[in-house]
Amino acid sequence: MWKHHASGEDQRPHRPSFLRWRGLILRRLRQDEGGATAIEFSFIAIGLFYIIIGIVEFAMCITVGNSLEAATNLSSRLGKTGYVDEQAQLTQEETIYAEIERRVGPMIDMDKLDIDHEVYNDFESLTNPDILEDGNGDGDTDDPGEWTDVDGDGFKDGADGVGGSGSVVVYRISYPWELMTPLIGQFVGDDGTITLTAYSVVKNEPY
Ligand SMILES: [Ca+2]
Ligand SMILES: [Ca+2]
Repeated sequence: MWKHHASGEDQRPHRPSFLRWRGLILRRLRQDEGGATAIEFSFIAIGLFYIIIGIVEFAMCITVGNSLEAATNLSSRLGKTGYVDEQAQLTQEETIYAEIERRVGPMIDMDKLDIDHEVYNDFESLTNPDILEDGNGDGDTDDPGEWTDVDGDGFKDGADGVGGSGSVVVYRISYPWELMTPLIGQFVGDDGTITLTAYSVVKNEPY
């Protein structure tokens, strides 16, 4: 009897002991903040990565924009004859293209770089260009009635081209920067694209 009793009493402390252990473990788990930082970081990590990528992209965008500007400045400084590099026989347009490729070629798709040129008789014509309208939509303004010579100088001011001796040429360089950062494209630019543009006005030297 005693033995039985004793064995019964022996078993009783086991249950409270187990419960106490379990309670202790659970309390320790609840109080343990060791992994909290990792869990908290996982909540903000995605946002943080977006911000970092956004900053990198913003910097790249500014670099490319500055390079377009620098390339036009260089090209207008290098020379104002139709050919900038006499030996290589590079035109202004080719010089601008080469300079941009040298500076930021690996960062952009050079095929998407667009260089326009409009030719004017003189600087006055820049502020008062002729009216050119491709009425029949054939891609030129050579058809009757498509050109109104506003300043009456017989020169088609504002036409596409690099002009000849003494002409004033406006080079417009543009690049469609497609935003890589998700979500930001919805708020900036046109449908996720920012058009970077730079202008250069060059007066061709007499040649
Ligand atoms: Ca036409
Ligand atoms: Ca004119």
